[in-house]
Amino acid sequence: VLERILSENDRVASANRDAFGRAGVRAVNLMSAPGAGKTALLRRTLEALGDVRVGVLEGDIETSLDAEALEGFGAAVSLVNTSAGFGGECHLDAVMVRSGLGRLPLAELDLLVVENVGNLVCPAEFDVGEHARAMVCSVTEGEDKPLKYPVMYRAADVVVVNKVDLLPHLDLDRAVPGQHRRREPWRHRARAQRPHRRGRRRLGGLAPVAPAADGVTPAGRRVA
Ligand SMILES: Nc1nc2c(ncn2[C@@H]2O[C@H](COP(=O)(O)OP(=O)(O)OP(=O)(O)O)[C@@H](O)[C@H]2O)c(=O)[nH]1
Ligand SMILES: [Mg+2]
Repeated sequence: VLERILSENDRVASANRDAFGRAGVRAVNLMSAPGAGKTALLRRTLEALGDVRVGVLEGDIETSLDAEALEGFGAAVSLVNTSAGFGGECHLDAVMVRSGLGRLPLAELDLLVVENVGNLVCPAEFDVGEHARAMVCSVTEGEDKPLKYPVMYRAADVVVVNKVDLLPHLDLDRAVPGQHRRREPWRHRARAQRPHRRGRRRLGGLAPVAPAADGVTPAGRRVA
């Protein structure tokens, strides 16, 4: 059943990716634990991006709070509440993203950012048609999170470490994530990137990935 769900998701994700390609839009799936700072990062990024035409597909279980927080930053925003017709899901899947795309002027955008539902587990398992995956890791979450939630960390092309201003107030051992990185197979990503494509059973079959070449993200996605 899981494989059927994932394969249907992949079919729609592929259609989403085709739609992005036709419109000339690059899509980023932005993920993190609840409250790590996705919306705050988006606000700062939108300020910094200047002329880049950005659309945001905002995913939340309930409320339009984040969509409202992005008003006035020049981005077209489409809200998808997963409680409305999607059973209150804890992640966005490709069908949900597709449902929100019609409210965005895709052909007029350069970049689409999908702010996923705050959750360190499920969002990593669903391809939504993105070209790259970014995650926000707040230092307040503790240094053990890459070990406890490995699928998300392995799936990310880029990890933004946030709330570093709070480090003086935290008992966080900054050396520990580095040790984990050496000890844990963070570089063994290639087969683990897309559990949503190949099914969870394949997660055991990790294989080393070559160092990033020009234009190729650590997770193997080509980014213009
Ligand atoms: N001190 C500090 N607070 C931050 C930083 N970034 C975000 N915050 C605060 O953290 C809280 C959560 O930030 P959001 O941007 O809403 O986090 P989010 O990941 O979008 O949250 P969800 O969408 O609910 O999952 C807010 O009160 C932000 O102001 C930071 O760098 N430092
Ligand atoms: Mg948010």
